[in-house]
Amino acid sequence: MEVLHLNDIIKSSKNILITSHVNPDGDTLGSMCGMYELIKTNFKKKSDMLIVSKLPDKYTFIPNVKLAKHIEEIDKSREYDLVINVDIAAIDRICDGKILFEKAKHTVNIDHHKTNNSYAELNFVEGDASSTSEVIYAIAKDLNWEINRDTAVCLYVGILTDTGSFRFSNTTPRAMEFAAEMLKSGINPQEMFQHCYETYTKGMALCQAYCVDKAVFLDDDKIVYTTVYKKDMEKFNTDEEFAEGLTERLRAITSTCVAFVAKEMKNGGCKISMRSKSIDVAEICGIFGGGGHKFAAGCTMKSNVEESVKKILAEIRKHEL
Ligand SMILES: [Mn+2]
Repeated sequence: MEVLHLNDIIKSSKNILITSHVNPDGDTLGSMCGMYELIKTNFKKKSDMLIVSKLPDKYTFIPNVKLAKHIEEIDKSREYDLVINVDIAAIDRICDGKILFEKAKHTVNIDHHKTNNSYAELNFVEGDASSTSEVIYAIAKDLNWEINRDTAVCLYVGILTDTGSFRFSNTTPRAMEFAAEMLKSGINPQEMFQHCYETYTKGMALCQAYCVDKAVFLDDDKIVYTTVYKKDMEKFNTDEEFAEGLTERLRAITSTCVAFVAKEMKNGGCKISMRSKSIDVAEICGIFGGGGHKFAAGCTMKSNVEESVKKILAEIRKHEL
């Protein structure tokens, strides 16, 4: 059994690295810290954790997340016995962490993205799972690992955030069963919700309202998109964190079939975040080197915001809405 193999590899590894993806979300951070705690509790081993971009302020409450090292703080010539990637659909999502992954004696890939091509030595890829945190919880249960409160907090955050508070189509019975078990172990759902969602500053809320206000509605309002420029964030004195939930807000409009947000990047390129109620947006983002899930996906484009919007619209319009 694959889980027993995982158990053996962890047991035999002296130094372990757990990696999270670029622009970390609640699931990759919850999965990373959950795995850290599981290994600490069940094997009495402290792993290294890797972060490759800024840790969002609101996730600093996740147990042990502050122990994670930024990529600059890790010796890239280091050969780990084991590197565990969590929520990493494709290897370039860990940026320079790739160097450490490629050098490692053993590699494990735990994920729930359908586009994940099982690139590691040992792969736990469950495309129907709500979150990587759900996959990790299932592994821990299968192996009868002890799941303490800190682990439960971490993995609850992953399930909560990746299901959009148990609202998205990936809210499986198993995800809710696991969450229910976590609540029984003493997790406070309101506290978790406040940490993950009630964290907007005034500037963030106003910037989001501004971006909704300038949204463009096309094709009988079935397509809606908005743009985010550096100057917008400067005007409202906020960083990119304000945009979380923005694409979902546009999808929430009754007429919407597809919604996307086109965000200007520092290097002049554009980051696209797409949500859909019908067509497969992972496929569209895949055309531009991105990916994700059927109804929630993203990609990064080299072209500027205006050009990127044109390209995305052309792809959307190849589908019947
Ligand atoms: Mn995820």
